[in-house]
Amino acid sequence: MRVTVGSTAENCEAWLIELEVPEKTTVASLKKILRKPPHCLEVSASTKVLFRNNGVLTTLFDKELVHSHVTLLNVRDDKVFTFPENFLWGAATAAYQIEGAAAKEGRSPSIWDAFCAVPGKIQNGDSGATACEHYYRYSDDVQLMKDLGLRAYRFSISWSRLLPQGRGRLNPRAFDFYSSLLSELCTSGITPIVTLYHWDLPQCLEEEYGGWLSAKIIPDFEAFASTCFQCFGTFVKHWITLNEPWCCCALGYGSGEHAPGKSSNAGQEPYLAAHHMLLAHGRAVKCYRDQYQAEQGGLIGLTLNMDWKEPMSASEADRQAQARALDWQLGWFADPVYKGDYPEAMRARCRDRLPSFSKEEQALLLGSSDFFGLNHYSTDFVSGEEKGSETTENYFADQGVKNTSDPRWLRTDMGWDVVPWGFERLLNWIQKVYSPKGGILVTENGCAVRETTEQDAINDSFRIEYLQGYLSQMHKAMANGVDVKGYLVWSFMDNFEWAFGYAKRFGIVRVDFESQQRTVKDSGRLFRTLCKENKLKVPSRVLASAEFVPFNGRVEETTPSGSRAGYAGRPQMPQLSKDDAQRMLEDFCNKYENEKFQNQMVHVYQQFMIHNDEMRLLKERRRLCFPIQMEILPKYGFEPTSRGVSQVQAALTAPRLTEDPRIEQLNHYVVYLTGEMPREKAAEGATV
Ligand code: GBH
Repeated sequence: MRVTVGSTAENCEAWLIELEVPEKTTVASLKKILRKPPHCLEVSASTKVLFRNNGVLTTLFDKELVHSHVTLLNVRDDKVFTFPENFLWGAATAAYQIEGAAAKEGRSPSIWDAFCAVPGKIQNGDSGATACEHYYRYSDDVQLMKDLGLRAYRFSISWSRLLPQGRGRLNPRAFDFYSSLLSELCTSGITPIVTLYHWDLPQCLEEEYGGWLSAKIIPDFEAFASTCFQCFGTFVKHWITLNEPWCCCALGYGSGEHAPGKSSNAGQEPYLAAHHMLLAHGRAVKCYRDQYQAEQGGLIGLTLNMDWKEPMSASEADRQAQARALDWQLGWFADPVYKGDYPEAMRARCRDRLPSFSKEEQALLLGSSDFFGLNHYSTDFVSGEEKGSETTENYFADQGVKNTSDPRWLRTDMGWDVVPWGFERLLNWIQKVYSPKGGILVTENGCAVRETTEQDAINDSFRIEYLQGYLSQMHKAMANGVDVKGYLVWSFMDNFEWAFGYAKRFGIVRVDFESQQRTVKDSGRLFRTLCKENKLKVPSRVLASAEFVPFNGRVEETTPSGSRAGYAGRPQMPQLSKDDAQRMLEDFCNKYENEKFQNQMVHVYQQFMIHNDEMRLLKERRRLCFPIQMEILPKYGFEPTSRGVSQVQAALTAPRLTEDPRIEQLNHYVVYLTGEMPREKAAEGATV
């Protein structure tokens, strides 16, 4: 068969060739032929093969047959970013999320084992009991890291595995496990970055004296840290004392979403736990510096999590709200370490509820981090929200901040908004306000993507574009003088995602939790290239959508009472009664089953079949679904934002509700309503 191939003039030099190809040549094999001599054309995976059908240009998929006339559209608008020579590229995990063998090999329970056992706390009643079985499969996992060419790997040590009584006797099998893991990493040329505490306090210490609420934890943590330095310090040159103390305190003692699941004294306990965490960090650092650093020559620091907070407007009130939001999340921990005390605004608002440091303690903390470990995921617009008189004192309400998402933002499967420019602003902020000596090490960034089919999960274009957006903005910050030393993606592999169990997948490697098989995702391949070439290619479309755009939400200001604003001012995740859940599902069904809505959805999916543009699909889907969510969510006490949607999803799958047959019946709607999917008939209609 004779095929005429033309090119589109705007995107590449114009050419027109005719060639003879076998009957029934697919688009994929045509591309191959064109790439080879004598044509040698620059045809890539992103090259679109267009065919004019009744005057309309449509894209042919790789597996389709070519027609006698096709046009090649070469999308060659990638921008290439080059990173510093010795940049630390890697991936991160945490003990309880991957190890499994929770009740085995001499490990005693941690507060997360206990929390998982409380019905209703974890989605689907999951726990980290088996997780990724990394404890048994670490050797293969390291091999996989090596295949990906990772330069660094961040993991954490399970305290209750190493010291099953919280202190004292060392578990020799734990010593063997971490030693073998470390030596395999080192012989594979992978730099280990080791977190001492990633949320898994030994349950025995929780029971003995209330864990982080007691000052008794401080010497115990120091002793645990010292044991780790002594056992593993010859291998480890990067130590992190604590991972995200904010989460432990705000979610563990404020909202109760995380272990130990407390919320009854949310005006005091988060501040008390934080105080002890800071002091424990300070003591561990001092111990390392006094007894080990000279000989072992490593660095030790703290990892904090921060979502960027952008003032909604230029008004003074909104700028002050931004300052408070930054103080309450980041300054709470970073100020004592970089400036010697808590932020003034916290002292002014919390007074005695915020503990004080003695002069010696201030000196202990000041300068106690050799680098700034940063975990970053998302961004909010913020505005001032004064406390209503009815609110009891709690950590969230203390801030007086209202968080709002821009309805145009894409969001991840966690319901967190994708806002790459927020990363750049946050990096600039940290550089300006703290000028951390030793620079910034991004110890986590990444996103959860919902898995529909295994193939989808592996072709994770959503994650690739998330990473491209965030990394290009990080590059921009670096070009403007922010000292970023490395970047570790969260996570190396799909794992136990805390309150969400195995339902949320963050990995650049897929894990089949039945067979424990690992499969590298496309994002894993992106990492392989990054590690190998130090270069990142980003399509200009992704670059453009990573840039700042001012708030343009059509969020009605008349938010009904009962609606809540994100973590701020939200002491508890909203709960749904059975009747409310039923009513809410019915409300959603009424909206979604509307014929006009269904037709619009079908159209969106048809467009997706034609253009294969996932971002556009998500945006369009969101555009259609957002007004419905805005109307229904506040009626039931959920905020009308992406975060609200993910809370609804969690609330509707609570065991308390799924036990009820009436709710069970309606539950199959949950996925499509909160996931903004069309009903089956729409999906069928979409297959052209
Ligand atoms: C990290 O914490 C943990 O260190 C890690 O173990 C975990 O698996 C990973 O993240 C993924 O969850 O509601 O839009 O305002 C993340 C800390 C704090 C980041 C809350 C997102 C809320 C975003 N998170 N923040 S939003």
